[in-house]
Amino acid sequence: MTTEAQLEAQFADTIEAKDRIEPRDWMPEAYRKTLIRQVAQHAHSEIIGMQPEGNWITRAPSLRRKAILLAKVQDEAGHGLYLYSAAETLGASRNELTEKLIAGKQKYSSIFNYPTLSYTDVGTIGWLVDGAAICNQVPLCRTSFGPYGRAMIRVCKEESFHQRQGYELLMTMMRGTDEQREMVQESVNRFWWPALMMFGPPDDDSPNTAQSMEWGIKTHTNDELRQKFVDMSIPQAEALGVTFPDENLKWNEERGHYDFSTPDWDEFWSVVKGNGPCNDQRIAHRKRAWDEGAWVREAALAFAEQSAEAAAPAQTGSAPGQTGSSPATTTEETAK
Ligand code: BYC
Repeated sequence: MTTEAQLEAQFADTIEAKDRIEPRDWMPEAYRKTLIRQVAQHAHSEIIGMQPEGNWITRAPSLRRKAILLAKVQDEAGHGLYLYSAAETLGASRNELTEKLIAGKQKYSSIFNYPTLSYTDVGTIGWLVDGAAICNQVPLCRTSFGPYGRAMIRVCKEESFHQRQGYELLMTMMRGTDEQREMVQESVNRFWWPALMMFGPPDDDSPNTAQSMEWGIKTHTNDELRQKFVDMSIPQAEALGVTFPDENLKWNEERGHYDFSTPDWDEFWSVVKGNGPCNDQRIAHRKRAWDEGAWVREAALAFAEQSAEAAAPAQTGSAPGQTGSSPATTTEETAK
């Protein structure tokens, strides 16, 4: 018989060898709990993240831009679903997690509590927000929990497409009028600091990093990834012809990195605690969509139950398709 100590040793060996932990494997309860916390927050971010850009679908400046934006927002829904599925393998259902989000018991990324004031913000979100997301998520492709890492591989492919889409939109505007160039700069000024905050608090104020690194859930610290993002964004801004709102941005020869100012961490914590410009609006919208979609979930469940019954002839004594009423008919009846 395998003892608890042997299971713990097997788990430690798997982490040490940088192999994957799979849902069927034994894992410490604290590992499961922290993964559910992170994966759920990540899933919620993808779903809530549909709102700021979704706000511009009806007002996109051309049919082509509208089609691109629709597809991008739809991709985010898909990312949310892969992630809820990954959380489900840990024993946390999508219903339960969504209820917690709506009740304010789980978080989502601070970035989505800022408004999108002009269509230009669609480009800036693609470039900077999806850019920051890629920087954070590429290392997560090698995270220790199998379903999370595999979801990340697919998500990252789509995110890099999103980032190029945003950059191309801004490039087009920069080739336009002075007014359009000013709109791009104004939008970049508003999103730069919130994008840096996406990486989480500084390492010395990040309670979860040390343990998550030990477990191979995170492979880089918040500050390491923030620095990487700053270093990669500056040449992109130069090519675009915009600046970032930080007079201390300077190449540091000795460190081999750009120096930058400290983000306003009071603002970050205030947004995380629910006091950002759009927190109430985002949750109210999510709650409305969840409540209004209840009948769809009920109907889908009833349909699945009816289909399962119809496909189980041994229990009913009749062959498939001979249950008297089609699943579609009974679903309609149940939905009433
Ligand atoms: N916002 O100990 P720490 C997207 C919380 S969506 C809010 O460093 P950890 C996209 C943190 O949860 C991309 N809260 O935590 C979608 C913790 O509180 P709890 C979303 C934050 O987990 C649509 C406390 O602060 N990406 O790309 O080690 C359109 C202390 O933090 C934030 C992910 O979710 C924040 N920014 O590290 C476009 C990536 N930062 O939970 C784009 C996956 C920290 O103890 N997640 N907190 O109550 C991660 O990599 C990590 O969870 C974090 C935080 C780096 C975010």
